[in-house]
Amino acid sequence: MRKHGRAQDEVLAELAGLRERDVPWKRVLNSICTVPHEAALLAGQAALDSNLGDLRIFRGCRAAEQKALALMGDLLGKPDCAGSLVSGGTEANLLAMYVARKRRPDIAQPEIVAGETVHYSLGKVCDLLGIRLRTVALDARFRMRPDAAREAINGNTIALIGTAGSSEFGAVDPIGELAAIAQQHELYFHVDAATGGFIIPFARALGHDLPQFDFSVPGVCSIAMDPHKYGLSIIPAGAVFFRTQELRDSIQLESFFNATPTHHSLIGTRSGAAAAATYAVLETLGFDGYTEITRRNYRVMGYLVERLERQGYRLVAPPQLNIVNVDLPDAVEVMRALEECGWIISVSKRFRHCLRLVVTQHVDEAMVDAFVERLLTIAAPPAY
Ligand code: 0PR
Repeated sequence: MRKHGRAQDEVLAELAGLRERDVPWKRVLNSICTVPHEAALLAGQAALDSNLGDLRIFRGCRAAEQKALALMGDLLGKPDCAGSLVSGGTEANLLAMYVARKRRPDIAQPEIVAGETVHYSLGKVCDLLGIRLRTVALDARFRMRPDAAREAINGNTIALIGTAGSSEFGAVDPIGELAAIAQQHELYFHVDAATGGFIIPFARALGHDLPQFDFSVPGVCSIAMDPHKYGLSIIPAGAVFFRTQELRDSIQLESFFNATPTHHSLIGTRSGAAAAATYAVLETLGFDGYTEITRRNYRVMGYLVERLERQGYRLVAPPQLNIVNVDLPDAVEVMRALEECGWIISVSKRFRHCLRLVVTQHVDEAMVDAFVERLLTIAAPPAY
């Protein structure tokens, strides 16, 4: 650290210069996170000095957090479920598996069963909790196969996980069938809806054929859904919901001091900014606002698909949510070439022929046109 500080203006100017190195959103097609809603940005800025690790001081922020949780619990079909705002999908999945682990102290070598496209955060979670992750085969649309799930369950299985919107494909596992299997085997069933949680309820209202994933499905024990993804809140805003208070209380931890709160999440000292921001955007948009945004995202995605197919490109599967994968044999090379031209897209390390494009709030038709023009100069459609 320097002995004498620098002028504040100079430091801020330096930082503004550094931020100019960030890729502008109009060239970003790989990110599930996007420009937050204005209400979220304003509310978040106003609460940056808060600490939800001390509820005796930040009573108002706590109230905002409770209100945000109640709105999301309502969206998930169970206003009395027990939720926590957390730092994101990773922490939400960790807490759910922590609960699942606590339920079965009798199993010495616990295992969980999930589809091959389960998010890599579950790899971290299993490592931390000493759980073995068993992944099972997918169908042609990259969804977990219930028959394969059934086969993978054994006496050490403590939980089954379904993904409602995989990171790579936006694929939605057959949640109802998986929940029924979990019930038959008396297993904990967690739904990772970090990505799909703020799409599926609205897409279903618009008539899209997507499975229900919420607490109306018998057997669903917990759900992860991220306001900082399609919820348009600020980062870090994740959420985890348990069907009952009892499940959530199984991971309750006491703090040192009298009259201070018990903790239900991993992080102690944490900003109330994300809670305020999440409440602000949920209230400002309401169900209809999110539905309009979802309608728009599907429209832009449809335009992208149409433009790509008209040029002769082929998709690896029809998209379920707002993630499109183009089938290209040398997708990794194409990704590198696009990045040299300023465009950020992604290619899965496991599915190397899939050029992945995410449509969210900052993507519009003009951006799609510019992207497709650029792609054509880099990789002509192959002879499929
Ligand atoms: N579960 C699912 C289904 C996810 O898609 C993600 C993140 C997580 C869990 C973990 O969430 P956190 O990252 O909030 O802990 N999915 C994105 C991904 O890994 C995250 C992301 C977002 C990556 C924006 C890059 C980016 O620019 O692809």
